[in-house]
Amino acid sequence: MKIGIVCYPTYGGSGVVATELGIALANKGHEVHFITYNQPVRLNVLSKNIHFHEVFVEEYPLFHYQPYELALSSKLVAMVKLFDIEILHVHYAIPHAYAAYMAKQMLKEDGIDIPIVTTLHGTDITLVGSHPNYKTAVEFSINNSDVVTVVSESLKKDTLRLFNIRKEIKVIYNFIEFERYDVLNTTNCVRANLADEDERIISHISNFRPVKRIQDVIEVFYRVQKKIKAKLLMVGDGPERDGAEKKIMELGIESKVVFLGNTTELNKILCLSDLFLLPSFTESFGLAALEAMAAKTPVISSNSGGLPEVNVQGVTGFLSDVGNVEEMANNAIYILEDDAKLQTFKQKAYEHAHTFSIENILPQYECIYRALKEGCC
Ligand code: GMT
Repeated sequence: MKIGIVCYPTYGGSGVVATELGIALANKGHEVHFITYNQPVRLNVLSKNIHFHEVFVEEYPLFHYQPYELALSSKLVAMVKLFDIEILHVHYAIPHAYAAYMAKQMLKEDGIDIPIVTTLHGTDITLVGSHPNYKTAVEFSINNSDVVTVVSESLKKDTLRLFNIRKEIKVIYNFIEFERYDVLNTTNCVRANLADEDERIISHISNFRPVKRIQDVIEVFYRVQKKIKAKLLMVGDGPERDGAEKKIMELGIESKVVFLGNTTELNKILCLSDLFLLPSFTESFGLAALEAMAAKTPVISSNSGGLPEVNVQGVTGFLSDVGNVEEMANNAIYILEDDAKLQTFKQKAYEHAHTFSIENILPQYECIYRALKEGCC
């Protein structure tokens, strides 16, 4: 099939899921067209069956805001016509579902009826999308998509609670490609550059937005390192990074914290980690937690949103109420204080992550595409 994928090309979870999905579809022989404003960070455009079409927004002095939706919908129309794209799969409602709807209407003028699959990822519903500034357009775009998917049962509930939805919503979880992690687990997981032999490595990966509660990551680590020799790896970048650095200085733990910035080598970092922290205010699924588990790293997380669908209490890690850093720290110490216990948690996290292996998830998307193409969805 010829599938157009629209996503954010950045390090955010929705872009990562969209990119990995496109790569997996291309590996199965589908022709995949990424249509976005930059090359997605995890995408290798030289791969077979993969195409990237850049959406370019011309600067013009009259524009206070650049009209990206307009440029995107025009580009979608052009690419669908040029490459005979059969399905548009848009990730993150704002503004992608809206631009896709406009493209669909424009294509109708040329006698083309392109089906739209919209995947909702989280903050497009829970934080941004339900804001009165966007709500009407988001609700309209969801209701006018041909198929709507969400990444967890929790996000489905939130979508139905916050919007007046007339469509069926299918849950398709985030996924993991194990090959990439298994190679590292069995070969070059080198920790010597980052920590001493007797130190535990704790990591956090995010885009450092307020929703990730970066200060809680530091508060938890601060309590843990008082009891257990440990290093904290902070991976990613975003608005909360300065505040995090300040807090670390205030607490006097700067020698124990390493900021690694944005990187595409997450699996290498995760495979040398002993514990992953994700105390988010809300998390529709928590792809970072799943990636950690796939690398045999147990997770200490909040219990918000879809995290309980990923992290299993007392098995793959522990979950606490948002902001309960005391309990999170105690649970972290419980896992880290004993080698045998840590190994059990690592193994269980790895085993549970297999529920979300790409082999289980990809066919669910393909099934949707096939049904749409055959006109029975
Ligand atoms: O929160 C992020 O890091 C980015 C955000 C996005 O939309 O780009 O991620 C959301 O989508 C991911 C993939 O489906 C989910 O795993 C994340 O839980 C979700 N983030 C939130 O709900 C805060």
